Amino acid sequence: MTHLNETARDILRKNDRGGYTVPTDGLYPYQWNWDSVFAAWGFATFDNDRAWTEVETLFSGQWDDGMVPHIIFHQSDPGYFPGPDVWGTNKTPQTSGISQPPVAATMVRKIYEMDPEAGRARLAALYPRMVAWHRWWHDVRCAPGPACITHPWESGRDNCPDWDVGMANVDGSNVGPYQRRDTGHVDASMRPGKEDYDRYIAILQFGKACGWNHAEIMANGPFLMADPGITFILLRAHRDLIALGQELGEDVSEITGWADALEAAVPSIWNPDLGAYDARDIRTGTWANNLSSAAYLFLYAGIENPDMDAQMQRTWDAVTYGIPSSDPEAAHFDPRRYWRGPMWPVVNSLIALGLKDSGRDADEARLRRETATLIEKSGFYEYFDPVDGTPCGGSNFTWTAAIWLTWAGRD
Ligand code: 9WN
Repeated sequence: MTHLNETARDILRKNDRGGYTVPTDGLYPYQWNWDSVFAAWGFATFDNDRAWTEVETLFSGQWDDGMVPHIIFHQSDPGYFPGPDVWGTNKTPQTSGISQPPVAATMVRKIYEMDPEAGRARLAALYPRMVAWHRWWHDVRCAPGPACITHPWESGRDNCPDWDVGMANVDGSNVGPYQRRDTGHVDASMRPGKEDYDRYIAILQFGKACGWNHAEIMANGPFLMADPGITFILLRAHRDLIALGQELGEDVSEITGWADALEAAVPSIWNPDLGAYDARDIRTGTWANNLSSAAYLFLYAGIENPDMDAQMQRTWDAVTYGIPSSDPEAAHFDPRRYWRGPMWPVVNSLIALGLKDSGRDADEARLRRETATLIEKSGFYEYFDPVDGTPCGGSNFTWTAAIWLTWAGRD
């Protein structure tokens, strides 16, 4: 696999725009939040200094209230919609107005542990910024208990069926004309549909109209759903941040309080009828009734649940390659449409961390093998059809290259 290691490193280098890495050339020309910390994890396997720089550049876009936005627009690029003017957040550097899954503390811990001596000063500088972001998650987005999202893009799993019940209440009929750019880069059948985009823009316009006032968005925004993905990712990240704080000799009691509160909220995302962790519309109480791969991050968050073990085996065995983003036995399963069924190597890498940490070594090895097979056969694509392995979305993708170097390509 030596040549694939070299290709993966090359992808990271070529997607490097000087201090930050784009997810892929063309389709995504800016710095995305969670993509960036995966890139950093990948860089850490051959350039620890560059790994730290990636995260530092991401945090250069942090807002005064602690939020780290989901996109930092370091330069303008007409190839992506919606760009900085559409968001209108009036920040320097320009950013979007929502966040994304907080994997940073978890990946920073990994990067630090790969070379503690080189990273100590940089960790000490970054630590208060990470604490401020976690405080924002706790105070703002976890006010209802579990971690909530105010826009499907905030989940990182944009058009997953998890969000259908919430999106059904968003009026996208008055957003005015706009020109999508994504379908100029990849096949429209692999992307969210027009109705989805109208609603994405309607939610964005609400945020812009209220000056990105988080309290107003949480209270009256058109979309508010509990996200099992961010709930589990944040819970794990709180614990990793505690470990980093202890390493620095910091008082971590505040973070411990956030972690305890979030763990106590986990039962509130258990849908007894589905027999699984599930997304839920906070405004109406309606369950999504969808088994998504985000629910399988329970082990990553350190939670044991035999019912979830069984669900995971069922959905995994129903396809050929990896764990699909949405239940392959559900009517809405769509194996090539973005988050409505495809297998995303990046999410599988997080599920694998949970499998490994909980001692499920054989399952972790199986997931790694299936993911590696897809990449070996077709290259470093954004996502794949989990049934026949067709590569989908963008190619030469940063986070797929990163998880190859850190996980899938390792024996
Ligand atoms: C919107 C960059 C991002 C990922 C998300 C993925 C996709 C953006 C889009 O691309 O979302 O944020 O325009 O489709 O869903 O997880 O961070 O790779």
